Amino acid sequence: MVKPSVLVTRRWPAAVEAQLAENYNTVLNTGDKPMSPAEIRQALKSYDAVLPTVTDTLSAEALDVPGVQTKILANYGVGYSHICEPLARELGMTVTNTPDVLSECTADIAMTLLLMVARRAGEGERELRAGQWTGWRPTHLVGTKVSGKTLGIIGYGRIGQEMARRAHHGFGMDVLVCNRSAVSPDVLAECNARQVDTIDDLLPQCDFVSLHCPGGAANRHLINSRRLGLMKPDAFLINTARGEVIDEWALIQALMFDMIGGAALDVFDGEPRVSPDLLQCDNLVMLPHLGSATREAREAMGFRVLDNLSDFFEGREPRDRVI
Ligand code: 8YV
Repeated sequence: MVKPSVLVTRRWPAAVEAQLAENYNTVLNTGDKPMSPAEIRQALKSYDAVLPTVTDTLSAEALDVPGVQTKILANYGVGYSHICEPLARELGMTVTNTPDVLSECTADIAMTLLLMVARRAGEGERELRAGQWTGWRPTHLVGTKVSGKTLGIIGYGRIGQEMARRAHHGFGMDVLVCNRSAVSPDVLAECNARQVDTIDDLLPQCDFVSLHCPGGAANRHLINSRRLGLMKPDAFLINTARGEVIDEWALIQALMFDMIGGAALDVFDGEPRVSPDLLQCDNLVMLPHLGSATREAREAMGFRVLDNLSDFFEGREPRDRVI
């Protein structure tokens, strides 16, 4: 039997690449860079499967190509808002993602960001490395206590729930949840969490707000200037979801005019470009999209893609089919 042809758009962990090469006619994008729309169009005409990441924008323009050979887009990552869902459906393409295996590591990064911004860890490290530390004093870089505070979680899927576990069981935080569907009482009870109906209800009650909802058009600018105005003036906003969920311009205003206590971001609208205005904000911690960046998670994500591919090419419903 001829092995299906598979394009891997970025370099992956070696063990996963080796397995892919064994099972498929694998082509690696050895440039390890985001694919241009033209490259994506060419790929869709040439390979049975394309294995994109968040950096490959499969927009309507890129997908609208005659003579498509690709039958499955097996995404390396849980978020797939970079894939134009209506067109993928229209083309009859199967799309899969990699849930579960990165939830703990992504929640770890969200908790890291929460602690860093509350305790001014980024400011402290910048000061020390710049040789500007003049010694201990009672009023130096005084931050905000985390334990016992209220955390609002927007999007209570797998990563949101992992975040709640860390916050509640590790730091004794009270957890409020806003989710598009009702969360089962058992799931809420695990972290003594309470679900509120709307984001507007949630925001004024929280000391910390952490975003764990999908990106894409539906959630674009979910956090805008009006909603930032509903946050307590000393509350912190954490984003490990997708950059477009926050109106960055509104966030910059809120940070510059101390309308909120601070923010911590792992994702950016239009990343890897980061607005120069964000770089000016001291009450902001930023990481370069590290949510799932552990050896363990990145390898598990790769093997999850392999599971989805073998399901698909052996005629089974892929376990992580999202489209
Ligand atoms: C991934 C992520 O590493 O899985 C996701 O949705 O945001 C990241 O943690 C990235 O998307 C890889 O495609």
